[in-house]
Amino acid sequence: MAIIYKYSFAKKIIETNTIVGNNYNDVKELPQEIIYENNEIRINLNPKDVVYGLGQSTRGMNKRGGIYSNFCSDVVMHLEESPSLYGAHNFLLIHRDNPIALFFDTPSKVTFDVGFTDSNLIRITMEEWNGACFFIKGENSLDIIKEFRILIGESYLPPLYGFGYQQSRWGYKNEEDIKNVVDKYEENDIPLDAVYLDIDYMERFKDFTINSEAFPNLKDFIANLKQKGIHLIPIIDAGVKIESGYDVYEEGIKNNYFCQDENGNPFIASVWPGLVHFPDFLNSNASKWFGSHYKKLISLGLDGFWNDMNEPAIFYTPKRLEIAIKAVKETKDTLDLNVYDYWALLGNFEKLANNILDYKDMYHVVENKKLNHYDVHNLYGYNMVKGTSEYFKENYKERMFLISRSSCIGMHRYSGIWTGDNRSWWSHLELNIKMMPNLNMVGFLYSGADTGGFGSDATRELVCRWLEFSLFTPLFRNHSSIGTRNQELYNFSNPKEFSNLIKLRYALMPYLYSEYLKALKNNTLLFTPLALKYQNDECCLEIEDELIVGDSIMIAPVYKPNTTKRYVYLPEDMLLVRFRGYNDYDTKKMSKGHHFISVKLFEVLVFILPGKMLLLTEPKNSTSKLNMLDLIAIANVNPTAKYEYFLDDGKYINSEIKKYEIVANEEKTIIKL
Ligand code: MIG
Repeated sequence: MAIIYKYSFAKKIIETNTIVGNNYNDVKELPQEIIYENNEIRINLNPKDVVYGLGQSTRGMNKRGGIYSNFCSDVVMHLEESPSLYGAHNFLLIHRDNPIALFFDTPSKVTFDVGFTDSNLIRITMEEWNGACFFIKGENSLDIIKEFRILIGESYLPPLYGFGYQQSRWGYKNEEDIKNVVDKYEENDIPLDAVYLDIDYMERFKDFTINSEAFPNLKDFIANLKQKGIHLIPIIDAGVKIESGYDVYEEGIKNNYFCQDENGNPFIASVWPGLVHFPDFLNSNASKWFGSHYKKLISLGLDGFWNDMNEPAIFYTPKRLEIAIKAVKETKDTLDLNVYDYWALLGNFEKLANNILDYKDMYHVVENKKLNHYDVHNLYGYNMVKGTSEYFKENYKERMFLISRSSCIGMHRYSGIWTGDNRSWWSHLELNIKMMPNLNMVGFLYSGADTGGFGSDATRELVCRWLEFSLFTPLFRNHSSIGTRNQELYNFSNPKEFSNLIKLRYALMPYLYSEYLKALKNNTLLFTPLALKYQNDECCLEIEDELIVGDSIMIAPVYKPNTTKRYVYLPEDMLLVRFRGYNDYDTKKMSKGHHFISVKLFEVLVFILPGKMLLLTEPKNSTSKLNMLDLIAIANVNPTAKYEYFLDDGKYINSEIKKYEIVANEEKTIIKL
C-alpha cells in the first residue's frame, strides 16, 4: 500500500487538470525528509538511492548526476546536457528502503538538480512556487507508482493499428511518394500499418488544408490504402497562418480564440506557414473549436493525427527580428567590429527561436483572467491535444490514433507521444531504452522514439539494432528528417532481413497488445527497471540496459556499434529465446547470474521468466489481418506456465476487454481460443 499526500502552495495560477483521482490526503505540512526553505525544496539522498522519474528527459534511467528544467521545449539537438525536452513531467521517485515519490502539479517551469551540485542532495526550485506538491509514501516503489497512476488516471488507448509498423519521413511530397513507399514495402514483404503525412501535404502549411496539386484525389487514395490495412496519418501544427479568407484564421479572429500580446491584440510569431497566431488552447472554447476542425480531415477517411510544434515552437517573432535587423543596420556596414559587439549582433539572431522573452510577451485569457503564457507554458501542448481528443470522443465511436510532441502529465489520458527530434546516433538509441520506464511511470504508455533517428544519416546496422529494441515499444515508427539519408527499410541491402524483424513484431502482437491493455488497466509499467522488480538483488540496482517488458519477459538490446556479444545479468533462471525470425528461433535454459551472450545483427534475444510465456500469432502484413485467437505459446515451464491474456476488438472506445487464462505444460504449445 502506498499513500498520497497533497501539500498546496499558497499561490495557484490555474486549474491544471493533471489529476483525476481523489486517492490523496490534504496536509498542511511537508514531511520531515522534504525540506522547504528559501524557496527551495531539498531532499537528502543516501549513496545507494536510485532516483527515477522526470519522464521525457536526457541522461540515464537513474536521474542522479543531472540537472533538468521542466519547460516544454523544441530541442533540435538532444544533448546529455540539454536541460529540457518536449515534455514537462514533474515526477521523481526515490527508490530506497523507505521509498518516496514527489509530483509537482504546476503549469510553470520547475528545475530539478538531482545530485548535480551536491551528489547526495536533490534541490528543486521554481521562480515562485505555485500549485501543489504531492508526495507518496509506501513500502514498495511499484506500489507508489501504481498509486500515482491511479491519481493521474488511465492512459490513452490507441486503435490496434497504432501497434503496427509505421513509416514516416519529412519530405514525402505527394501521392506518388507515398504510393512508392507503400509499393516498396509490399514488394519486399515488409508489414506496414501506417504512413505519415508531414507538413508538405498542406496547402502552404495551413492547418486543415490539402495541397490539391500534390494530392488531387486524397479521399480515394485514402480508401485504397485502407483496403490494404494502411492508414495515413497527417500532421497538424499549432500555429494558424495569418491570411484573410482562410477559415481557421477568420474564425479565430472573430471569436477571440488566439493568444494575445500585452495590448490585447493577437500575438504574432513565425513558424512554417510564415506569420501565425497561436490558438489559445487554455480557453476551453478555443480548444474545442480547433478540435472541431479535424472533421474536415476525418471526413476524407483519415483516422489518426500527430500534433506537432505545440510547445509552442517559435522560429521568430517580428518584434525580436526587428530588434536584430535594427542592430545590423546600426553597424552602418562596419566590418571592423569590436568582437563583443559582433557576438551580440550574432546573438540577436541565434536567440530568435523559442525565446523566453517571446513567451513572456504572450497571454491567455482563461475565465476572463489574463494569464502570462510563460507561467502556464507547460499546459499548452496538453490542451491542444485535449481539444482534439475530446472532439473525437464526442463524435465518433472508434478510437482515434493521436500522438503529440509536447506534453505534460495529464495529457497521457488523451494521446501518446513520440520523443521528438533525436538523431541517428547510438547514444540516442541508448537514451530511448533508458527513457521508456520513466515515461511509463508518468502515464505515457503509448510512446516510442523516431526509430533509426530523425536527424543525421543512419547506417543499416543502427537501423537494425534500433528496430530490435523498438519492436517492443507500443509506438513503432521509423521517421527521418528531410536532407538525411533515406531510412525506409527497403533502401538497405538485403531487405529480407528487415522483413523478418518487422514480422517478428507482428507475431508478438498478441503478447504486446495484451500487456499494453494490462499496464493500462492495472496501472503498471510496460517497461520495468530490473531494480524495481528484483528489489533484494543488489546487482540489479545499476542495470539500465536490460528491461522487463510486460509480465513475462526480459530484453537486453544491443545499443553499441560493431557489437555482436553483450553482457547480460539474469536476476533469476530464465529461458533464452534467440529469434532470427518469428518461426526461426532456438531456446536455451539459462541460470541466474552473469553471462556474456552472442547476439548477431538481426537476432533478437528474449528471456522468458520462470512460469511465464510469450504469445505469438502468424504474422500478416497489416494488424487488421492478424488472428489474435490462434496462438503459439513459447513458455518457460516451471513446471507449468500461466498467462492472463487480455484482448479487445482494437477498434472502439468502449470495447470490452476479454480475459483468457492460458496454461502451458510444454515449451511450445498451440492455443486456439
Ligand atoms: O521544424 O514537420 O518533430 O517530426 O518531421 C520541424 C517537420 C518541424 C518537427 C517534428 C518532426 C517533423 C518536423 N517538425
